This record gives sequence, C-alpha cells and structure tokens, in this order.
Amino acid sequence: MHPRTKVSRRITLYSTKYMRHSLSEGFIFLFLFSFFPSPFLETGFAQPSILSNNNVVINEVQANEPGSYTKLEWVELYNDDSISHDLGGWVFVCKEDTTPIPPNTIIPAKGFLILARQLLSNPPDSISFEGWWGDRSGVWGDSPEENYPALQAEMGLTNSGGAIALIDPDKNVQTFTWDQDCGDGISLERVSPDQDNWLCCASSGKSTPGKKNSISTTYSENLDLSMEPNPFSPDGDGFEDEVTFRYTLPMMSDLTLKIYDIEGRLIKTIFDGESQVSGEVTWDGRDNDNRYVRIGIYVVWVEVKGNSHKVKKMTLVVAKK
Ligand SMILES: [Ca+2]
Ligand SMILES: [Ca+2]
Ligand SMILES: [Ca+2]
Repeated sequence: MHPRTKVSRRITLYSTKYMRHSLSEGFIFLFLFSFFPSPFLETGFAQPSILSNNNVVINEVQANEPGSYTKLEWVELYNDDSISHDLGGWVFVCKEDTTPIPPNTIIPAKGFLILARQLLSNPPDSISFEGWWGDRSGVWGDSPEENYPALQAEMGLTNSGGAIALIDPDKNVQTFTWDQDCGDGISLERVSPDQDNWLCCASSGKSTPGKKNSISTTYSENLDLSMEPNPFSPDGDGFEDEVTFRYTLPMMSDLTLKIYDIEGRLIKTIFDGESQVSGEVTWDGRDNDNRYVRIGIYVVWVEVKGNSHKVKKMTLVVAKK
C-alpha cells in the first residue's frame, strides 16, 4: 500500500504583531533591526491580533529562495476583504530597505499581490520572479499563470530569520518575524488571515505565490473522515475493489487509523500514530496478513493525538459486488 498522503512537517509557530500606533519610519527601522525584543513589545506596542483596517495581511514569505538565487525572494500579501483595495501609499519595509507602493496598485478582493525582489529580468531568464513562477516572457501578466498583480520591492530575506513590516497610510504597522528556515525553496505560509500561526509550506511545489496557501486548505479544528465507496467489494474484479479514506486533521496531530471486525479483533492497521496532515489513503480490503477480509461489517477506528485528542468510529461494509 502506498498511502497518498502529504508529509507533515514539524511545526514552529511564528508571531505576527499588529500595532496601531503612529511611529516614525526611522523608529520602525530601529525596531526591525532589533528584531522586536520581547520586553519592548510587552510594555507598550503589542496588540492583540487585529488586522489593519483594510484586511490586507502579509500572507506568505519566500525567505529561502530556490537554489542560490537570492533574487527569487518574495512576499505575498492577501486581501481578506470583499472589496479590492488600492495599496498606493503603503510602505513595505525590510531591514534598511523601504519600498513605497505606487498609486493604483490594486489588490483584488479575496486576492493576492506579490512583492518580488526581482520581478523581471532582461533578457528573460529564470532568475526573476516572472521567469521562475511565470512564463519567462520578460513581461508580468501576459500568461494565465500570471493572473495576480506583482511588483518589485527592495528586500533581503535571511533564510534563518528576519523581520518585515507593512505600513498603511494611517501608519498602522503589521510585522512578520521568523526564526526558522523551512528548507530550500520552501516558503512560510500563514494558516489563515485572522490568525498568527505560520507553517512551512506543505505543497509539493514548495510555495504558493498568488494562490491560496497550502496549509490553509488542510487546516482544521476538527477531525473529519469520509469513506468511499461504502460498501466496497474487494474481490479483484476491478469494481469498487478499494475504499478511499479522506481525512482532515487538527493541526500538529498524529493519526491512528485501524480497522476492527465487529468482535473487536484488529484486522488492519493503516496508520499507527503517524504524523500526518490532511490527505487520503486507500485500503484494498486485505488484512494485516495480506488476506482478503470476509464479507461483513467492520469498524473503522480513527484517533488523533496532539494539540487535541479526538476519536471517531465509523462503520464500513465489505460486500459482494
Ligand atoms: Ca534568502
Ligand atoms: Ca510573462
Ligand atoms: Ca500563497
């Protein structure tokens, strides 16, 4: 059996702080350089996680660019609002670099915008955001995969840790700091716009510029499991021979998935406390000794342990075709 499941990454939590105070930009530079010493935050500037008025958030950070091409660094912004916003007058800050966002820079409703260290290259090659994540034409926005706005911004994102800030025209500041390297080409993704949880990207593509974050699609507070088809008929005739379990797990949990007969005897162990994120796995109806199970009713026992502990029991029927 080859479970088609995503590999779970052990997780470090990152914090994003939102501040609504009017700060001079020079002060913000100092603040960023100092990497937000915690006593300072705790005594005056830390606020609960309140989004800026415009609901535009730093959503993904590609600090460890693919290969050794530092120019492939970028930051994704997400607009969680139901209307588009003009980011003209906003400022992106990274260490000593400040990039004012020009007027008429529109981030769509429920959409994304990329700030890229090197958006285009001339002649076109892969060492630019457009060359790596677009169609390498030398122009941004001229192909279907380039269907989100992107602009160039000054940045140097140290893989192992750093800080960036986004300041709106009312001087509301949101910052993101990180202190872990996710690995070559793997971005840091925000779990959801209204939370401060960040994880390493779990997508096989290693990052999701201009797209919904990979972890946001797999994150859940609940344990959900579906089985299809049920009943199924594992007799090798090519018709409904396998059942597919699809599961959504709470974050940071280990999954156990076992099948018992109705007398409580263990028939098949599919997962036994394995680190998983949401995914799916198939079962071909063979027991732990590789024999087809008998026709009858079976109990699927699912348990997750981790941040939360949840158990679910479901009934699975093995039938004739
Ligand atoms: Ca880097
Ligand atoms: Ca292009
Ligand atoms: Ca993304």
